[in-house]
Amino acid sequence: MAYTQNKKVLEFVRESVELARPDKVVWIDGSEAQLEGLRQEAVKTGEMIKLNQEKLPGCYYHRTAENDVARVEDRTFICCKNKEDAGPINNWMDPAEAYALCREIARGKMAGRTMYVIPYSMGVVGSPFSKIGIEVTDSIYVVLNMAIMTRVGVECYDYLGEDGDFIKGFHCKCDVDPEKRYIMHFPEDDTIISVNSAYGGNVLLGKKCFALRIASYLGKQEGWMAEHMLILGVTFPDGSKHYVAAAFPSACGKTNLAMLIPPKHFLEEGYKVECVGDDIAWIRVGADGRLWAVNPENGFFGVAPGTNEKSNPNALAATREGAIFTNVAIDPADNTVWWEGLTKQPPEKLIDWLGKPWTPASGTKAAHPNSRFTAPATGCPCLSPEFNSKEGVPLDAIIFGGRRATTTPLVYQSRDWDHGVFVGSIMSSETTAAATGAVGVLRHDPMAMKPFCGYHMADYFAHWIEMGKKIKNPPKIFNVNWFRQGEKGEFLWPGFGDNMRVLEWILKRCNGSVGARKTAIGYVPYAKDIDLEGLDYSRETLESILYVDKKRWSAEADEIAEYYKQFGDRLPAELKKSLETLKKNCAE
Ligand code: GTP
Ligand code: SPV
Ligand code: MN
Repeated sequence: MAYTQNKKVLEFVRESVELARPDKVVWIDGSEAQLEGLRQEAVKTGEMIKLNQEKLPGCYYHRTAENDVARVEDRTFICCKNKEDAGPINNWMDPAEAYALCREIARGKMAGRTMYVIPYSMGVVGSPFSKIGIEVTDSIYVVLNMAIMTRVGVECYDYLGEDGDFIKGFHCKCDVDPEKRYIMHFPEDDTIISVNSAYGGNVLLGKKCFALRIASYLGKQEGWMAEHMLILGVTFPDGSKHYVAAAFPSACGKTNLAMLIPPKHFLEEGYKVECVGDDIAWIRVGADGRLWAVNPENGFFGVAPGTNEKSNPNALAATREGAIFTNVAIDPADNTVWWEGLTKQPPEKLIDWLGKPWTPASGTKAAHPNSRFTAPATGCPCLSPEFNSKEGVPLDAIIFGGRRATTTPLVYQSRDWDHGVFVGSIMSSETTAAATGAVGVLRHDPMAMKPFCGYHMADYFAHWIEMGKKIKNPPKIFNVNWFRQGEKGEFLWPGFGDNMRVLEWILKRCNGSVGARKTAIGYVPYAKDIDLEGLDYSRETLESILYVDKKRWSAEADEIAEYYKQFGDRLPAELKKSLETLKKNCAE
């Protein structure tokens, strides 16, 4: 049953059927009964494993193909008419060519399979911030993940009415052939096509494909922003609430910061941190001239390794009910899950992410480094009461950050909005397992959007500059680096919950209650102003990671100049000016 008379939906589904030739079409209605039927079917076919229902009620397990465990950036394309509009950072393909290629690949590939039609909303259904998508897929795993990560249900059709517009998403696993894997975006047609993958970021089309690549393009047209940012709220002892959004590249700490538990004495004083979102923020200018952010998602697709009772108890709690685990290890003793870092001692015997017997002597990782949990947001103990707010939350601060062993200090503040845009644009970070390719390679990742910006990166910078002009009361912009390393490669900052100490400084800068040192790159804390109570940590180490090394920054500036060259005339003058200032400051 189609549940809708919307002609565009019916036409999209008809075209998809004609192309992929499924045996059957199932219209997803979002009901628990239908989802439960699909879970049972997936268990029957072996697509999912039902975990220990006493210890992990409603939880399931899934393995992807060995060649299909992360986003494929080299096979992700922006297909707009003019190549120049995709910019120098994105892969581009001519739309006609891309459609033809995908049609060729997907033709008849759902034969013998069912096609599921998923109506979903990014954001609360009915909020003026929200947008509707329809994803067709041949994967039950995708349906069940989308039902956690987005708001799936027939109410999306009610909202669309007879001729409302939506983002079309076509997904077909095909043969999970890495040579024919393509993640295609057609921003000018509101369309996404994903073939030959079944891994999260490539196939949960509401997430990176829609809520970042397509949405960033829409934001540019419509005057708002789609960002790779967590959103968190801090309640002060006086009861006032302050919201922060932070952009870190994939697997660089968004989920962890979004759900942090402050050190004991902060809690005793009455500080509280609540999570609004852990990956994506849609941001608009409110009537009050401030920036307001919503989290368009409904769940967390989080990195499993490293998540434990100490590092992130809130995320762990969220995975204890109704979650799907992908590519972690299974503990056959009690049919539960394990990953590196969950416990200090691994169990004696596991089934690894490849389905093979594993012991601590195996010398391999039991869980894939990019293994993930998909968990309903409502299971997160520190979920903000504003999570379902239609208007979102007003931002006091925006934070950028990356994984930098050297150079970038623990925290610094930009001089103003335009300089803050510069700070975001010069982000570099070491690569992680979230995307295929080498890990630990330093690369530019402006605003953590390198893999997710749906148009020309320099135009995106210009959009940030333009937005600044529309915001009467802009948030202050900061940069953090939790990942400074010592000579032996050890992390020099404890991170995780202790990042609250840096957050506190940031929020004090926002309300003007703490001073700062003006340096070549912006405002840096005086070491005395970072609260170290309850922490066995030396002021000297803190000084060392707050130090701004002008020699290194001068080399960094030269490197940024090289990086900027590819943007040519499209690079906003404001950024060139900030770069000149940086060079001048370093030479002084
Ligand atoms: P995506 O979901 O890929 O966008 O990742 P994310 O940005 O949400 O990263 P996440 O919070 O899942 O953290 C990824 C990895 O970074 C995990 O292995 C964490 O253990 C580690 N990590 C997170 N925060 C910190 C920190 O403050 N310090 C250190 N040293 N590691 C951290
Ligand atoms: C990321 O890689 O930034 C993620 C996971 O959040 S994925 O959905 O695969 O993109
Ligand atoms: Mn992410």
